[in-house]
Amino acid sequence: MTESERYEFDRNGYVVIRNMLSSGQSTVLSDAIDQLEGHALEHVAMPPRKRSAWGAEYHCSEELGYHTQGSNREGCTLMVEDFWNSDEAFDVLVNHSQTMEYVKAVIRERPTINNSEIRIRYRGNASGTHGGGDEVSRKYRYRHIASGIDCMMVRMIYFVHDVSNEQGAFCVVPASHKTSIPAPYGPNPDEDPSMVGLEVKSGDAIFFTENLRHGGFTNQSDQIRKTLHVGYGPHWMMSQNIATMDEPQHITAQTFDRYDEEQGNLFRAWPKN
Ligand SMILES: O=C(O)CCC(=O)C(=O)O
Repeated sequence: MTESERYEFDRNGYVVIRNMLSSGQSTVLSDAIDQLEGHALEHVAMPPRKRSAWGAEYHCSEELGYHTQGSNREGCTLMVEDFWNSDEAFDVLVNHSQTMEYVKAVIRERPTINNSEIRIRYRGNASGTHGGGDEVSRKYRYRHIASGIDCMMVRMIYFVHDVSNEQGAFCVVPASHKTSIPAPYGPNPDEDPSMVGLEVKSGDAIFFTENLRHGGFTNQSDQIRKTLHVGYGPHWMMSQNIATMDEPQHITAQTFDRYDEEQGNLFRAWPKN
């Protein structure tokens, strides 16, 4: 993280990182997402099922180790959580050196991965606005202390294709991580006058504090918006995936076998060795 990125992250609550992924990496990840989308759509209504603490009902894939809910109907999102278990193509994002530089610059304690979602957003779908203000700041608080920025939870979003505002851009209310006043606007990001869309190209990434008010504009196009979201926090924070909220991270034995020690420790509250 450069000095100017650190300043902008503190001032705005996010930074856009251009060309984080090579075009080869974007292609491999995009193909893996397409495969997983097909599998998840076929199985999403099937058993075994789990009701999350937040209410949504998920299919738990015994074959590929992911949790999924949603649909590909107009206006809907398909969510695939714990995607790490499904395909080794995603391993490139576990202990990804550039990502870890950003994470370590803003999380004071040993960071671990606590959230992994692929969001597949079809025409007419928006992601409701959340974050910012006092409500979230208790769990995902943002602060700046003598030793620097001190975040409880941050996320990196990786883009494997271009996304314009019309194509459902990720959107933020800049600097809202600094206020404890509840937003006077509702959850529809398209109707929030303080919302700013962050248009990106394939290979770009967006790094933000979960304490920032954010969401996703309505996808008004026929391009299905597919993004990879990876959350980090201090090692004692449990899963922040919706399906497994506040439970241990859902990483299968086969996935741990594939990882080297540093990669595996990114999912362990207490590191091996
Ligand atoms: O990109 C979106 O549509 C919303 C993403 C989001 O809410 C998140 O990553 O926390």
